Amino acid sequence: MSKNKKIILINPPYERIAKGYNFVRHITNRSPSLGLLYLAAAVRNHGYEVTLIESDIENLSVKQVVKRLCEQHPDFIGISLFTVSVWQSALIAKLIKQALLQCTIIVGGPHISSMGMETLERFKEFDVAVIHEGEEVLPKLLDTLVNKQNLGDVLGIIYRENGELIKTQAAPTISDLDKLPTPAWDLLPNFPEAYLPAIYDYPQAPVATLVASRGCPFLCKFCDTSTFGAQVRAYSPEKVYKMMENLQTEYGIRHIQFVDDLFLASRIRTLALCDLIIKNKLKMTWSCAARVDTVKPDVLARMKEAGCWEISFGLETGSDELLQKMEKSARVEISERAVNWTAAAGIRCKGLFMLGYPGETDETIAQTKAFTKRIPMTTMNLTKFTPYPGSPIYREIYGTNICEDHWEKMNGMNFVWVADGFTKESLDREYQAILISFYKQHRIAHKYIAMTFQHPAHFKRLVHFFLGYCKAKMSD
Ligand code: B12
Ligand code: SF4
Repeated sequence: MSKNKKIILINPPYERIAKGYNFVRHITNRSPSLGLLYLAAAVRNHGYEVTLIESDIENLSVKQVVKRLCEQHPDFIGISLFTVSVWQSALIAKLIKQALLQCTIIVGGPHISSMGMETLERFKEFDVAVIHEGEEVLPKLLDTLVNKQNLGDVLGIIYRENGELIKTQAAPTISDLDKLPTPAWDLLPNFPEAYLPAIYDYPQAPVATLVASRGCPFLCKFCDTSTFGAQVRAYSPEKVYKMMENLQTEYGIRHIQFVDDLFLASRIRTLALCDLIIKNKLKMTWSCAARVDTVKPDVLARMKEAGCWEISFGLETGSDELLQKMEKSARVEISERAVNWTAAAGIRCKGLFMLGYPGETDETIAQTKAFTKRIPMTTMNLTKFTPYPGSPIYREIYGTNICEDHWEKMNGMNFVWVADGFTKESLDREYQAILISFYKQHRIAHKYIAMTFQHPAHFKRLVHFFLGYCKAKMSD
């Protein structure tokens, strides 16, 4: 039943592209916020009118987002916060308050799950925060606000009362994922055309993201798992299969990117999903992320048969000593074995690495370089170590203080913290050197050239990128 109330959910702009480098957009990742799609479906089922704004994908600045909000006069605004987007989101909220738009500004997302109190203390423009999963809490919160009831009765939020911040008890974790609403793909502006992973990260388009599970029981020290916590909960294989099939029939999706932390957490579930795909001859490709200690040749063979195209592994480094410091509970030997098995099964392997973790030395960098070249990995993704709030290492490095001035730079592409024995500049040089040493290998260059010509979509993106680059150079 319609409640005649409107909510606009925003994936805010965030710093990721340096000024003058807008052409880079042609080749970078353009994934939607799956979280907002779940929330949109949940509040719509509850009778609210919902609109979504995907700022980065629609190429909207803070001012343009605010203009749109002022034109549409929502009753509620919901913003999804990553650490990197907090400041820009606070600016949106501030401008909305200055424009005297009568609406409640609600924030949620990974940054709020770990830093809710600190963030609301600092940014008075945010009215209410929802901690952890939002599908059950947000509709209840909206109803409570509409009916002017007591916010203290809503679990899992932080709100303001007489200038004080009040945190209610945590809401229960959602245990049965099958009962979640289907993400509201129909509300996404220009879906599926406008949404693509980074260039070369998919074999065919259109592409959609999905999760088959939530939660991770491991405690790798650099990782922020505060949103979904340690308890792994999963969709039934039947439900995952249905979601894939629906995306294919309704939107023509041809490739799925699973973005859960531990897609392979359960061997039984993975095999059951593969069986369903094979039995029903679902012609789709897909990729996922896995821990190196969860893959085995027989499962990989079945995954390949079921259309698995690429697996991303958090390999992090080529040094056992650093892996230990990260509390990664994996060893280089196990990483190597997993990559070899994956390649042998005919599945592409993407290695996720990190540079500059506390304890990094010239020697560990040399070990990483050598490691990346001896394993049959196709893509290497290297991030600059960033102590995200919510990760165990954050508190260790910063003590109990928050260094919120760093938040805006926390996108994995800036060294906001520098390991002993290095400077920011020397780490930046190492960063370039590791990537170059990997990508200049003949076998890698050859793979990418072949892919450019085999898949017209990548070729087209590359052409747009170069045209944009030339235009930017000419106007320098
Ligand atoms: C897919 C993904 C991406 C995609 C899509 C991003 C997006 N906007 O969703 C891409 C590739 C673009 C991306 C980019 C980045 N990502 Co990313 N990403 C993920 C990943 C693997 C899955 C996200 C997901 O879809 N989860 C499933 C959905 C259902 O959950 P959700 O989005 O969190 O939403 C739920 C709750 O958070 C809450 N909620 C969310 N928003 C809101 C808003 C309101 C109003 C309310 C009430 C509730 C609420 O309710 C939702 C439903 O329950 C997570 C890891 C993880 N386990 O979540 C990392 C993760 C979120 N990413 C992370 C990071 C650091 C980044 C980058 C900064 C750099 C990087 N390393 O790539 C950029 C910045 C992007 C940005 N928009 O600011 C960190 C965030 C840490 C932090 N404190 O900021 C995570 C947690 C990884 C990690 N473990 O460290 N990412
Ligand atoms: S890096 Fe992966 S395995 Fe480690 S805590 Fe994060 S999600 Fe879990």
